[in-house]
Parts: sequence; structure tokens; C-alpha cells
Amino acid sequence: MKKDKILIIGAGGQIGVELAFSLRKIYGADNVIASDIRPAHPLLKDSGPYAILNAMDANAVLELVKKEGVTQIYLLAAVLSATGEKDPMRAWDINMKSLLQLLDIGVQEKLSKIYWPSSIAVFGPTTPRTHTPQQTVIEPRTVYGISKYAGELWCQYYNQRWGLDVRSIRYPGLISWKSAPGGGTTDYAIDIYIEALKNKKYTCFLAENTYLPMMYMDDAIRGTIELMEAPAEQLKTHMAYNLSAMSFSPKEIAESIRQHIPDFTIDYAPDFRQAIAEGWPQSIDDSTAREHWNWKHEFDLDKMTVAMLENLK
Ligand code: AKB
Repeated sequence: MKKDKILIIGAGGQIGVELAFSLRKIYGADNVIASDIRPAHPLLKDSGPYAILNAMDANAVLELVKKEGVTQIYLLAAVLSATGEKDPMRAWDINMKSLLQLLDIGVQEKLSKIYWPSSIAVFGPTTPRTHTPQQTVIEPRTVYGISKYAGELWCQYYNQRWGLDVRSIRYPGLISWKSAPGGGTTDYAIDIYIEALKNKKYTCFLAENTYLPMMYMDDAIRGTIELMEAPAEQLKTHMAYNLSAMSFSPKEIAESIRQHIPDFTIDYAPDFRQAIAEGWPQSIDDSTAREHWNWKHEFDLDKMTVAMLENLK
């Protein structure tokens, strides 16, 4: 059993629930404190320690870190792309303030590691859209993307200035069945499975040929933990790592579902999220992550479809 004491902030969200499960298996349930501003997600109840914690309340975070002897923190609380556009200043405030406060706590309390997620949303319409490289033009156009890019730069700054070990991944759209996403542009790729099983039809808020990079949650969780466990000397970038698994359009995911539910139908009613999707890459070059810490994905579209339909049933 490993010795670290881990705190997950924002554990009730799409990534947090599954990450808490996996970390508890590795580090022991008592060594992984899940926390969120909301009461415990039903799947997290009784599986280990839980705290109600507001990511914006630096004093409360610091107090918990000291009281529990926390050595590593995963900060997952964030406002995502589509919700962010509805109230940009709130998104900026939540996404940046929670990170900057935590970076200071990390230095002050000499935390061994911090994890903070970035996103493909850092890229914008001036970025090469296919096989987007690790280092390229980065001009995000959503407030979420701006906050993620600024956050990456702050993480790098704290690493270089204070030696803080902060690690990060630019997640593509994440597809999961245990916990629901909240307010993202890639969320259609989860709703479509739920609606296919319930009603055998789905109206998609993106147009049929909109390609986006995507990843099944099992891969994302494994990748996150592998990055956190990689020896520091192998990690030669302190910006977030590009990570890729698959890329598909709404039309292609519908075809994949039709192999199991032949009478499933899809129609399209693109809304404001179409413009967000069109500013993002269609596919990602993650060779740097593959080279530095041996990242490999396991799920492609059809394998994920089998897993999603099986588990959601
Ligand atoms: C979103 O759609 O906002 C997120 C993301 C790609 O970071 N899933």
C-alpha cells in the first residue's frame, strides 16, 4: 500500500467519482478523502472518507489539508465549456481562483504532487485542427479554454519558480456511465447512449460531421493515475499533456450504436455548442505523452459502445 494521503476536490463530478474509486483501490480507502461542495454522490457514500468542501474557500482547504495530513491533491472542480459561456466571469473566477489558491497551499504545505485537469479547449480556431501537436498555436476562444490555458501557464510557473510538482492532462471529451457530465460541448456522446437505450432516438446538438477527440473514462482514469505515478524526471513538459484515444462524429457514433440497436435514429439540431466544437481540434497528436510516460489507450469507438450499452442497461 502506498503512503500518500490524497484529497480529491470536486469528487462528485464526472471524473471525480471514478477517480476516487480507483485511487481508493491503490492507496487504501482511508487514505483518499473525497470532497465536493455537494453532499456525497450516491456511489461515493460509504466507500471512504468524505468532506463537504468549497474549492473556492482557501481557509477550509488549508484546514482540511493540515488536519488530515494531506500530501497530494486532485483539484477537479471546474465550470466546463458550454456552461462557462453563459456566465463567463463566474467561470473564470471559479476555474482560476480555486487553482491559484491551491498552488499557494501546495507550496506552503510542501505537497508532494498536485493534479489539475486541462482540456482540448485550450486550442482555438487558429490551431491546426488535425493531429494537433503538443506545442502549437494556442488561442482559445471560450472562457473555459482561456482559463485552462492560463491555468497551465500558472502550473508551469509554480513548478519553475517553487519546484511544485503539478501534473496535468488536456482531456478530450470524456465518456462515462457511472457519473454524469455537466455543461460540456462533448456531452452529447454520453446522452446519445442513454437516449438510444431509453427511446431509440436522439436529437444531437452538434451537426452530423463534427469530429471531436474523445476518450472512454476507463482510459482517462488509468492515464491520470499513470501520469501521477510517473517518475518526475521523465516528465519534460510542465504544461498539460495532449492525450488521445479516438476521434468520431455524431454520425459515426450513431452507426456504432446501430450495430447493437438497429432501429436507433438520430437527427440534428445544432445550437451554440456547434461554434465551440468548430473551434476545437478534430484529432490530437499525443506522441509526447506516449514517449514521456508510455501512455497507451485501450478503447476505440466500437469497444466503448459495447461497454457503454452493457453498463447503462
Ligand atoms: C467540454 O466539452 O467542455 C469538456 C472538455 C472537452 O473539456 N468535456
